Amino acid sequence: MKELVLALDVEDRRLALKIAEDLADLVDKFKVNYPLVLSAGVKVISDLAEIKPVIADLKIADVPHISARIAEIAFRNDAKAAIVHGFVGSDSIRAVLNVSKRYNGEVYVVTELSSEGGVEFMEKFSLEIAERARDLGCHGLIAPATRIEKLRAIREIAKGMKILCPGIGAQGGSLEALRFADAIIVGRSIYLAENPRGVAKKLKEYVQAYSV
Ligand code: BMP
Repeated sequence: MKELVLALDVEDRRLALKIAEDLADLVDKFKVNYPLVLSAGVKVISDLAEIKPVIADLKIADVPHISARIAEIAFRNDAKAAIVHGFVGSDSIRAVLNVSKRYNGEVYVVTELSSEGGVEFMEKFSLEIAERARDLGCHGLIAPATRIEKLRAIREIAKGMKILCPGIGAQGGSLEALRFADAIIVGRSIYLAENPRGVAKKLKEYVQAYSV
């Protein structure tokens, strides 16, 4: 079954929890990023994890011992998964993986950003990054809904790994990404909508339709 992941990129803890509770029956996981963690504190991960599994999108990109410590903090606060940048290389990815194992957690690796800037540098290496993440035993990849052909190529490399796909809606990517992705990550199109439940419900229906 494919999944709908809500990117909870608000800054207020109470608002984040309210949105999470309102949409809990329609989304499969929450993804938290710096805007929320830096404003509300890392404990917000544990609070949200009581509602649904949380992916800590700290896009870890540092030397191994610091990457490991960042991952440790995320997992210790009940994150189910951590996201690490792929361009950092094997040693830092491995360091995060080692921490994840102690918590039975998952590690997702960013291949190339869905934004325009993702083409400038990351695009040249994203297929290699996908291969490396696969060979290191990572659980999944983050790949762009905004570049379907690249997503298709990453799918071929990913084999059994999960692909989580951001960029739908506000960034111009389409739901066609669901042909290759295991999950879509959607933020603004839901939490800024006049009727977030209505949008989430429609997206969930698409996700389910692509799952059969
Ligand atoms: P939105 O649907 O509002 O554009 O949000 C997308 C979310 O996915 C943000 O949290 C962003 O950090 C994340 N993301 C992305 O947009 N592109 C990527 O390549 C990787 C991401 O993690």
